[in-house]
Amino acid sequence: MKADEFKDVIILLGSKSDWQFVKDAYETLRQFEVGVTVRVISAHRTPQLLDNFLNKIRDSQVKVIIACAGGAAHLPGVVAAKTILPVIGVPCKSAISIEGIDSLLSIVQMPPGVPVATVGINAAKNAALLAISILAIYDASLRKKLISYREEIAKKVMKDDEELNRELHGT
Ligand code: RP5
Repeated sequence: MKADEFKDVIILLGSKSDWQFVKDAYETLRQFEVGVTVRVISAHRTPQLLDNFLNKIRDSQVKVIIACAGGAAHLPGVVAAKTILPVIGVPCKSAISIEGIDSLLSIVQMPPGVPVATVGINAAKNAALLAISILAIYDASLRKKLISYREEIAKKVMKDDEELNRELHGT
């Protein structure tokens, strides 16, 4: 892949088995018409490949990296150590993880100076929305879409409130 083939957001997975938890992030970004590049690169099993990849994107248009991993989930931290781009970490509750708590702590407990913006366990959709918020700072049309999205989810809460009260009180 040439540097100019990389999209605005990169989703990195420690394993293809993480995709089931992360698909949501991809779909959300596409729903907002944000360009996404998805790659499976492991910090532990393919460290050299990760290094080469991060060197390659240095002069590309990539603006945010979402890094997802489970267990001893070092991928987001290693990526954050090697780039100054914002890195959002998604702790995956994979087959080898202890309910995802191990993944969460591995990602969130970064040393001062090298932050990873960590979302909840398997909360890939929030990672996508956070990436969109970052991109929206300099993109008015994306900002508009994000505002509409927030209005939609607010409407849903109000509708649910109405429905529940109708069920409870018939009003
Ligand atoms: C982590 O190990 C990956 O991110 C994945 O969550 C976990 C298990 O990987 P596989 O054995 O399914 O490839 O590095």
